[in-house]
Amino acid sequence: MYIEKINSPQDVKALNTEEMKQLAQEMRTVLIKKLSIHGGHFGPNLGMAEAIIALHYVFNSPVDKFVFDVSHQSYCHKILTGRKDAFIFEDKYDDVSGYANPDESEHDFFNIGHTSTSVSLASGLAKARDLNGGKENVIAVIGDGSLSGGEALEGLDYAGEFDGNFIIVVNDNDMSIAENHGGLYKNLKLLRDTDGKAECNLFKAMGLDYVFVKDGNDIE
Ligand SMILES: Cc1ncc(C[n+]2csc(CCOP(=O)(O)OP(=O)(O)O)c2C)c(N)n1
Repeated sequence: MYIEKINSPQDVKALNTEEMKQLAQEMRTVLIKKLSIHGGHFGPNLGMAEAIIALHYVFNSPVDKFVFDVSHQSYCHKILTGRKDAFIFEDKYDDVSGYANPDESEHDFFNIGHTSTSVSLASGLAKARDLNGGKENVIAVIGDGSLSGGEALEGLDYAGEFDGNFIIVVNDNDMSIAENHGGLYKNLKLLRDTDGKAECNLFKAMGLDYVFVKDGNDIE
């Protein structure tokens, strides 16, 4: 088991690709058990296991700052940032909340539960960093369902003009609590169907650089 040896993101960085794949599987196994007994968000977390390993492999949390939208997909982030016992041991299940919580860890920056907040909050962190002469990365993670909320659109609008280092990861899994509705989803579908190559691209139109990743569960 790799999960039992992960006490901080530094331990993730020491793993090779095969070990990271195994770790993702172990995280899903403990999540299915905990959430079956305790309740919580299944889908958002099972789907993000590899992506969160990748974020912690590439970036240097908590110097680099992740802001998770809703934060209902942050359980794997919690597992990798010193809180694994709360997912492995039944008597510790209540040691963590189901959402990001700065009182729990220096790797969490906001108490969140509402959708559509991450891009705006993270743009504030990025602006503050620049005012303070900092160099760290700021990364907002947001799902397609949350992307059509007003505050997310304001955040994107701000980010499109922001002249600094700011990364937004859109987890477009075409899944939300209810069906997605609105013009934005036509463009997300077009981008999925064309592997991000369609000329009509709402992110580029906002002034953002854009990289399409087809398979977000592919560790490599
Ligand atoms: C303001 C607000 N409205 C509704 C909800 C209920 N809610 C929780 S998650 C979610 C949608 C999540 O979908 P998505 O952003 O695609 O993320 P995924 O679950 O795919 O990671 C909604 C509507 C909420 N948390 N906050």
